[in-house]
Amino acid sequence: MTENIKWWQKAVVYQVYPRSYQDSNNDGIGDLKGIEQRLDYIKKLGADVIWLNPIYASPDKDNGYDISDYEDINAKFGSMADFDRLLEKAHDKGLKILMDLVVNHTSDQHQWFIESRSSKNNDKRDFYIWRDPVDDGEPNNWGSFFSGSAWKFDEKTGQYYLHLFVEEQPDLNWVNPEVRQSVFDMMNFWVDKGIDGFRMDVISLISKPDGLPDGEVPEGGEYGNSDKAVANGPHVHDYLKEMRQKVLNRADMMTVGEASGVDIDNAIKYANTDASELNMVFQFEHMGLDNNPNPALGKWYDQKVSLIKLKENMSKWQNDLAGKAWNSLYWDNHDQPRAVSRYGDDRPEYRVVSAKMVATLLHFMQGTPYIYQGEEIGMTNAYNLQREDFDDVEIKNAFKYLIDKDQLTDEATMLKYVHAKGRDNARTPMQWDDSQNAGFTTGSPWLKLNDNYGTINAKKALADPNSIFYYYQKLIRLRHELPIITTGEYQLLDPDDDQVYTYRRLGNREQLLVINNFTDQVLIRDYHVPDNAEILISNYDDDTGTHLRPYEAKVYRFTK
Ligand code: TEU
Ligand code: CA
Repeated sequence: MTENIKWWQKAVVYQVYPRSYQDSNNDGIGDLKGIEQRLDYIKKLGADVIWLNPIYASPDKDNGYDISDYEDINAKFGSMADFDRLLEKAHDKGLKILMDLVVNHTSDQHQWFIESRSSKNNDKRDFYIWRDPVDDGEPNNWGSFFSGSAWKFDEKTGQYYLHLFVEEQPDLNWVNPEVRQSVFDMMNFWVDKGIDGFRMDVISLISKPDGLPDGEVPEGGEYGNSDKAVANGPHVHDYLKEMRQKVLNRADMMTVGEASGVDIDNAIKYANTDASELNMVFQFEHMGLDNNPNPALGKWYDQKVSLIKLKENMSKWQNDLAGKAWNSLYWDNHDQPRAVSRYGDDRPEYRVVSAKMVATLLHFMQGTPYIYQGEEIGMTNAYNLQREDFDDVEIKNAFKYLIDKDQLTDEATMLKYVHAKGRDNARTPMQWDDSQNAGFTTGSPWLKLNDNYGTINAKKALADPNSIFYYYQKLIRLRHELPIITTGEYQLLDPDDDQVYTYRRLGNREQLLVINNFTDQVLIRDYHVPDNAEILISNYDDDTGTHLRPYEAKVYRFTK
């Protein structure tokens, strides 16, 4: 395999959420010029690729995931000229740009939908999924992923349209070849600009199950909307093969499909090594391990994941994709809480050491790692935000439906859940320094900042050689330098140890032993480390052998 390594298999991706990265004109919203100002910071970290969340024209009902014009830039972020310059500047520095591609749905303000809803006979009617009422109600029992029904009745034409997300995000009808061709043409517009790849939003949802059958309603729930019921539909692999032929093969691109509801078998189809579809997918199984035991509450919960389950799941993906498909590695993104808060320990005395441990655990695995902005300085969940501060439509709807309407839990409990799991934890502005609004803006920020920016910020991290930032920098460098991190065989040790996550990576002549104490306890573990072992990286400055300190992480390298 070593001979055949593709550039994206050795790359590390840094995700930028444009609205929260850097505001260049002080209107309170991050923008493209702001990102340009920070390219050197990303370069210093050592990442190879920047994934930009959607920057296209959008009414922003779901922060840019509702696109009204795919070939235009959201004026809040700047202009197409700003984008072209950002791309050029990034390329000059050797950074690649991965664009978000949101084609399961458009905005209801997209020209296609405006036409589609105008009459039943319109040319674009069949661009979306319209159905007659059934028994005077919704055509099936699907719910929106953001609460409520997935169907919206349109008075004018007397039919419902499907929206798996908010009602301003109507789902495109991929069965229609004209829809597919229009999407491929639009993608080619971006490929022609020289972008380096696509992150494909909910790509596992583009093909709906034949006949749109009712899904199974969980106990205490109202809708049959589980992602297993609607994801990985019958034609999704055909559509992606067509996309590969008509678009992706035109350049040496990197592709990652966001694939909620994907299992190993399907992931192997999406990210197969015969290069007929995508390079890799974001799978969600490890993200669901700390869901609420009550399925009607879904992800809303505040208990930490069980380490045994996490090990079992991550090891399954490591082992079962090996040689057949390629993993993406991530702890967080703009939809997930902060990695250190969820998997580490964000109490002041443990934040730095545990953020490094969490990073070590992921960055020695096989796959392409993704770092979400702020993760590299150990930004934490935003516990200072209250119900009135939240911007995210998922959080707002959760309060509205799960508390106000269905009374599944009380408001105080829900707030705890949101502080543990809400998407705005990741979306508060990047913390650059300890000046007003953390150096993000001098205007009024679109979302309240995390109030800990005085102590947690990039300026401080850059001034401290022991910071989380430099630890990530080293992790990235090691991945670039040591082929074993890309190609070595993964082997989990002690699956039943619920405190320490230890695994090996085996190469032809050498091996790595990756040890992560997942607790704030001092523990004794003997892995029979040979005398010739050297410490490759560690989050403590000395090695106490079998004696593991709180959240200690260390990686030994030795010849077999
Ligand atoms: O997310 C899809 C997705 O799976 C989310 O609904 C996820 O389950 C949820 O955010 C976790 O709570 C993608 C984008 O990443 C997200 O930002 C968009 O809101 C969504 O698609 C719709 O485009
Ligand atoms: Ca701005």
